[in-house]
Amino acid sequence: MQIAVIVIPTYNEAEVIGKTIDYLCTKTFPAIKNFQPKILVVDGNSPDGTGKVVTQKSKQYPNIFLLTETSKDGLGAAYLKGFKYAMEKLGADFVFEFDSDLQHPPEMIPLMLAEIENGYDYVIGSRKIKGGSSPKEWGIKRLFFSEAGGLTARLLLFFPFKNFWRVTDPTTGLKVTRVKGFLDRLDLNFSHLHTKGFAYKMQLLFETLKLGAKYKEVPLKFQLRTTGVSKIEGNAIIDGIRVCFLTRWYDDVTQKFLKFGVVGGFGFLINLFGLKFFNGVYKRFPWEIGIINFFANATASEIAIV
Ligand SMILES: Nc1nc2c(ncn2[C@@H]2O[C@H](COP(=O)(O)OP(=O)(O)OP(=O)(O)O)[C@@H](O)[C@H]2O)c(=O)[nH]1
Ligand SMILES: [Mg+2]
Repeated sequence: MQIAVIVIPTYNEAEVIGKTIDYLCTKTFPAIKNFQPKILVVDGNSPDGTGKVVTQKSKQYPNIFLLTETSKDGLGAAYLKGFKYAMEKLGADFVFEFDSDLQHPPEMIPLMLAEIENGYDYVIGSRKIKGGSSPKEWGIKRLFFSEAGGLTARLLLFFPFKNFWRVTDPTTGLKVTRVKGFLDRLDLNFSHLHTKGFAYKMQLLFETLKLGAKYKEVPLKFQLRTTGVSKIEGNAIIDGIRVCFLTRWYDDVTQKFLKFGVVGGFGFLINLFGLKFFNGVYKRFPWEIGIINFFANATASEIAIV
C-alpha cells in the first residue's frame, strides 16, 4: 500500500498537538482506505514540552514519528527536514504539509488523497476558490495582507503565464505532493532554497509546477487558530517578496529573456548611435539625402548585428 506521510511542524504547540494527533488517528485515518497514513512531527525543540506529548502519543498509536531539531530554525527548515526524513526513513510516496493547530480541517486529507487517486501529483487547499474561505474573525489587516500577499506572489512568480490564472492561493499551507518524479527531483538544500522561513512554500510551488506536476486545487475553509499563538515571523512579507523575486529571476525562462533583452538593447543603442555617426560622415559626400539615410542605416545595422 502506498504511504502518505503527514508532516506537521511544531513550535510550542503542547496545548494542541495531542488533540490533533488524537483527531487524525481516531477520526481521519479510519476514513483512508487505499493509503497507509503516518504522522511525522518536526519539532523545533519546543521548551513547552511539545516533543514529550508526541512521544507519549507514539506509544498510544502506531506510525507516529518525532524528529527533533536542535532549535527553532524556521518553518521552511522544519518542512525540508521533514520531507527528507519522510522520503529516506518512512518510505513516503506522498507527503502532506499540515499545520499542528487544526486550522487545516483534517477531513481534507482523505479528500486530497482521492484527487491523488484521480491521477493528480500536486493537490493544494485553496481559500480563494468557490467553497474555500479564510476565518470570518480575521480583522481587516490580516485579510488585506493575505489578499495582497497572494496577489503579489502570483504576479511575481507567474505573470503573464497560465499559472498566474491557475494558482489562486500561492501562500496556502495545506498541500500534498507526489514523491516520485516531483518531491524527489527538487533540490531541497539551502544552498538552493532562498529562505528557511514561511516563503519556502512559494519557491517549492513554482519549482513543482515547473516539473510538470498535474495540479489540482480543492476548497479549503481555513479555520481560526483557537489555541496557542501564531508563529509567523515579523519579516514574512518582505522575505516572501524577496523569495518570489529571486525564484523568478533565476528561472531559465527569465534568464533567456534577460539575455535577449540585454543583447537586443545593446544592438538598439549601437544602431542609434551608428545612424547618427554615419549620417554625419555621408553628409560630406555630394549625395541625395535618401541615399545618405540608406547607407547610414545599412552601415549602422551591420555594425549592430556584428
Ligand atoms: N519546527 C518549527 N515549527 C514551526 C516554526 N514556525 C512555525 N511552526 C509551526 O508551523 C505551523 C504553522 O505556523 P502558524 O504559526 O500556525 O502559522 P499560520 O497558521 O500561518 O498562522 P496563524 O493563523 O496565526 O496560526 C504551526 O504548527 C507552528 O507550530 C519553526 O520555526 N519551526
Ligand atoms: Mg496556524
